Amino acid sequence: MFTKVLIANRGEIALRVIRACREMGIRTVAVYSTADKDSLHVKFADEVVCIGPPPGRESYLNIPRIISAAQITNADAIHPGYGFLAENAGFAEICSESGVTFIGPEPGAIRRMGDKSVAKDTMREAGVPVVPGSPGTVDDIADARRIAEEVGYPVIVKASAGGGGKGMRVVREESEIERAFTTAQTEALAAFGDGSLYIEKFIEEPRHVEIQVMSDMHGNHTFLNERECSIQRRHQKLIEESPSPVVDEALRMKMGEAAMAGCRHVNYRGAGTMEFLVDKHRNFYFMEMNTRIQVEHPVTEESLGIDLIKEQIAVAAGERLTLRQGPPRKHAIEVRINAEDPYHEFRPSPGRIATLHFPGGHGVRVDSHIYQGYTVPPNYDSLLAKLITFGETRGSAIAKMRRALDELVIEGVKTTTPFHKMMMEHEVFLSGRFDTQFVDTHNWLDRLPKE
Ligand code: MV4
Repeated sequence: MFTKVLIANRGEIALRVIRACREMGIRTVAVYSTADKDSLHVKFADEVVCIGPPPGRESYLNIPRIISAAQITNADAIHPGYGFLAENAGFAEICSESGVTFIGPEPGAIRRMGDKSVAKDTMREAGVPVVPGSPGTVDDIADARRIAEEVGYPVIVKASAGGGGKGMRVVREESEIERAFTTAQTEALAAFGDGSLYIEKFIEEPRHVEIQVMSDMHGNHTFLNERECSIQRRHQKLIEESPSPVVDEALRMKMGEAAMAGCRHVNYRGAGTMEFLVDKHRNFYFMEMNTRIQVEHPVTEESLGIDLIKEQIAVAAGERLTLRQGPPRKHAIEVRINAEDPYHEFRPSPGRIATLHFPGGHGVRVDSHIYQGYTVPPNYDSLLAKLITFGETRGSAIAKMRRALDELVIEGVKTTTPFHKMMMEHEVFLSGRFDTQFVDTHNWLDRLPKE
């Protein structure tokens, strides 16, 4: 096992990894930017290294500085968390060239899954259901026109280098295809430096359901059920749960088998997530694979009573998988408490946390790096805390979430708490019958508690 792990991240996920390492008897190194000098991840690590000023490219994205920090402190592995360098194949490569284990998949797997069009073709080869559309990329407008005609309108044009909705255009009829192709290409080139596009049949009002997978380096693969992530705003997830209200045991096994076939095909190792779209008829289609641990991993942990971070570290050290697929034991829900104002289009609200009280009690978990008196810097994402509740049924998890949200006190910055209080009473959320369009198309603003 590793003796010392450097965490190349910040915020709650850095703390989450430090906690897992502590329990495993592994020493920890935190790296931090000057904006994070008072952060909890810096206080809780065994050793700390300041790696630069606040901008990402001068600190958490700066590969030479992070590798140097690992070498100076004699760390034998680096945990990248999520975001920043977590899905940077070049970084994974440099880690291994520097004699440091990257806690994640091999660079080749990261690279193949990073190109969404290549990932889709790879999964199709593995026998995983994918959305009908162009094999490979679409080279020009004539090609786009032909493929769109073949799959039938509506179609969606996507950036190969994309993900998270950038460089994406829905096309309802032939007259719109030329413009959509051109604007998506320009947007993709500007955002990713890669203008390649692919085309798919547009699935109306889909749900976003993802499968957690885990593989070791001995060819063993497992899946740890699904997470329902359809409650999103502009491609930012707000609420996640496991199990999904629409996935029964038969569908779970079908999606899980498909996900594992995909992992086997690319000889995957480590933790990963296969994202699927699920349509009204409960057909499922592979969309993307994330080759990292995700923000919402705690709902899987609390539904199954497992520790994904410890398993991720153990398999990176060469140990065999210990986790096994099994039916959900509990229903778990996570809400993201962000420093954003839901009354004003979720605009960021950094600042000093004047008062803080976290909920506790039976069936409640809080993953957070904030404390009373802490100042939320304006430089990074706005996630303050993940509030997770879990119970025997979806209803009891929701009852616990309402109770936990009522106990939560955060003063000094605006948060997404009122949005979550509203959602926990919303008949559409309670029914479990919602899709990825719900938050963006419903007028829920009037239902927020009075400011
Ligand atoms: C789709 C789709 C419908 N049909 N693909 C959005 C982000 C990117 N990861 C893929 N996305 C979508 N792809 C086809 N063929 C609808 C979406 C989509 C979506 C997907 C997951 C979660 C939220 C979403 C919100 C809007 C659109």
